[in-house]
Amino acid sequence: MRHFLFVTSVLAVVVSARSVPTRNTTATAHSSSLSASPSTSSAGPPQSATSSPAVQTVYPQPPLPNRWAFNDPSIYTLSGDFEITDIPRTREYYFSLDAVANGKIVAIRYLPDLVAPDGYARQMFTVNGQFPGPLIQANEGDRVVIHMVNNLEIDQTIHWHGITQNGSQWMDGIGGISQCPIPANGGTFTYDFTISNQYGSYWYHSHYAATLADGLVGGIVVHSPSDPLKRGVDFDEDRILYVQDLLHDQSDVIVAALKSPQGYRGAPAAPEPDAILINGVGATNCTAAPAGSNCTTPAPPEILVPAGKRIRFRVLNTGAHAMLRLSLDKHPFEIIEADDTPVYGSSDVHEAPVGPGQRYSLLVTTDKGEVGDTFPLRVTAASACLVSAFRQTMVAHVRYVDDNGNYPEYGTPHDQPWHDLDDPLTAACDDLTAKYPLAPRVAENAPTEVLDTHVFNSQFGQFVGVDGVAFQGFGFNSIAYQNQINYPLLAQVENGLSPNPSLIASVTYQNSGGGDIIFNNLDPNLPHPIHLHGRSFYIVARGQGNITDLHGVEIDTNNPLRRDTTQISAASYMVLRLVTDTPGVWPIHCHIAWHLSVGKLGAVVIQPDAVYDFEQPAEWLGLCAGTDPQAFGPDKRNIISA
Ligand SMILES: [Cu+2]
Repeated sequence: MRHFLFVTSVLAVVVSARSVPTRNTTATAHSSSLSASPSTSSAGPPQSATSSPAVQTVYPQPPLPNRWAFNDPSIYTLSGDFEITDIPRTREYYFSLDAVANGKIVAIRYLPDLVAPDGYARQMFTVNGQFPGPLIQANEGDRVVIHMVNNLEIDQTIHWHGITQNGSQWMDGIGGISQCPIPANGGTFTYDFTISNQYGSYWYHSHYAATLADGLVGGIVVHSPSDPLKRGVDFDEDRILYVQDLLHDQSDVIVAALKSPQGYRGAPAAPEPDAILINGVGATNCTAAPAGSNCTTPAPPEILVPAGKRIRFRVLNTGAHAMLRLSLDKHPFEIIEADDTPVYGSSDVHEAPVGPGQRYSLLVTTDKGEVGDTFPLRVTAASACLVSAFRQTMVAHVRYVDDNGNYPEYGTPHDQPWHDLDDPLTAACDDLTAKYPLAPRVAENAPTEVLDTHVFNSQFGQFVGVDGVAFQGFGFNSIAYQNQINYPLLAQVENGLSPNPSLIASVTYQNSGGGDIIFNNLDPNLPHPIHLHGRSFYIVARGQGNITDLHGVEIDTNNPLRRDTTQISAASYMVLRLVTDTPGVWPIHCHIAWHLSVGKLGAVVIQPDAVYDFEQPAEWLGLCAGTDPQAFGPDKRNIISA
């Protein structure tokens, strides 16, 4: 309970009604100058902050192992009390980024007693001491203000995955593209943006180096009266289900090894996960851990759900690498949302593959047993997609409870996996939609005319870094991205420059209208989850092989699925049709952190003429002040050894 009080005092939510969401534009300076003085804003909550948590806990989960970072169950359960309205408000959050070991916030590494999501002790990076981080909830039209203090010993940025940031690209949170990093050891920054013309399931994560793999992840849910999926009509309970892989090493150790001639664990390829986590808890095999390891496998997590209800699980794959295959014994899934798009889809899905960065809302009806009964939720690594011969499944127990959250001491454990689950060692690594087509509930046709068509060819290969050192990585159009960390691409374009073609592959859409990205995955064996910032895309065509234009390609503009992250199969192409109405310099990249870290990112420049007119706040400019614009990053962590 002490922890709970501690966290709620940090995670104070201030909600103030306003008739119109307005940006604070009083402290702006034109971005052609990057020499504004550093920020002096405070990261502490104001005295007027309330002490109520962001959401109420309806069905609390059992306590997690006490060697764990504090894990507030309110991050999984959305209260029915949240007022869904079109009257915009400002919602303020206070995020403290910290390294956590043994429940204590620490600032140095290599403590003797560490936290252990899957039983194996390691240090995690957290938001407000929590992993996964606090849930952000807002209504469409709200202004969201996140006051960030970075207490880590490594610089940071946080990205709001799926939020379009139309007119506020500088709040997108990508170090070296949309901002300079928030300095380590106490640096502060205020993310401030208005969520417009969108609603659904999103998430946030570090977009600095690969440190999302160290724990800096959390959920975002945007409600709206316009959302066709309504609580009480389409579902009764609203839950977040975090799934992800985990490695036991810190991400910077892994990336450094991947870039070395020896590779990581003896190979240049992205590593297999050490564990799969469900709501932040995994189960590593401690008998296989190295001698002397600090390892105790936690009890499997339980997820309490009321019996006789329709439960909406908003599945977020917050992992660094593995596509995960979800199934719940005896319970078919109905797919009702893909990323943030409400959809009609099959109601008899036995296994749902979810790629990193993707979201699906899975509807489950809890009428397959009695109060107290348990059913295994199986989350299996899609081994074939990892080019791995290992089987890894994490199980959580979904337990039926009554409407008050109670259940008898003994219930029946139902342990009966679906008979038709694919073998993860051989199952195709296709997007879920390859097997289960999904149709948006709010119909929208893609543009039938496009102003520009650009091609990204993506391929594994050998590259040479700006330091002259060769490495194995991934290129877009034969260019592996290298990050001018203190001179964001956005600022470069504002200053009239084009992205340097020796550092990043980029394409430009000058005007607002329809635009196509032909994305060719030339890797013969590797699928990739591809994410575009700034705008959902319509998937108007896909197929095997690769294409250079749309000649002979069948294009479907009739209410195609629109989303922001899609799995592209090996040796395949997709045609992503855009509406180029969000000015900015937007990354398109692989959401496998280990691929992104070795170059798999390109830039989509939209309406550069409008970008010239951007005006960032002084605090944004201050992040770049005094830094070396010629430096390449991300910076290495200032490791303090034991
Ligand atoms: Cu990839």
